Amino acid sequence: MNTANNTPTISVSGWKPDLRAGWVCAIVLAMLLISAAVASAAKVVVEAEHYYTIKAAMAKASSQVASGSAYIHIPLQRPHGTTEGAPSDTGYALFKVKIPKTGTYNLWGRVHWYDGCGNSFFLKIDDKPAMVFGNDGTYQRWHWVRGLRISLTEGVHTIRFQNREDGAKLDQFMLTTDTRYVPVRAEKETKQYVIRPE
Ligand SMILES: [Ca+2]
Repeated sequence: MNTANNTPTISVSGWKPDLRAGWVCAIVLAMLLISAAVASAAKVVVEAEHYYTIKAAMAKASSQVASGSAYIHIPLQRPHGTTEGAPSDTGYALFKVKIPKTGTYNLWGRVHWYDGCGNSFFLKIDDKPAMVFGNDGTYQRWHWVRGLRISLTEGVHTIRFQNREDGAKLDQFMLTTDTRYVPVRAEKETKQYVIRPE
């Protein structure tokens, strides 16, 4: 036993600890973990025209610039509402979606708003209280808006977009567990998660 040297050393011949190699390993491991997390993120994309049921005044409409060439909307009224009063009717579109895994999801909507009095829906998930979706200040063009962040269990859930203001359009909506993901263009629909009537 060597008692002259109490400094712990590694006795494998020819091997010396290399701090740089350690950092490289740590960075590679971190990248692998991040990519695994992204790969396992759940994403559900639904075309708004693929509702389960719809009630007027919510209506389906066609547009060559909408994904799937269709969207749903609360048609503009004449005169257009200029106050944030009560909606003129209880029109809505109800969706049934299969959530692939339990988790916390960001809900996004690809929307087109007429103006500041035509820029929102009510959003109701399952039997939770309805919340306002939208109310941002981008008008007259399709864009993505982030809504609520919600915990959902694996299985079927109902999502309802309801009339709040006339002139509000919805092309797609998306639920994703990837909190850093920001959609830019229209997304490819995940048909396997969208339940349609027989
Ligand atoms: Ca669409």
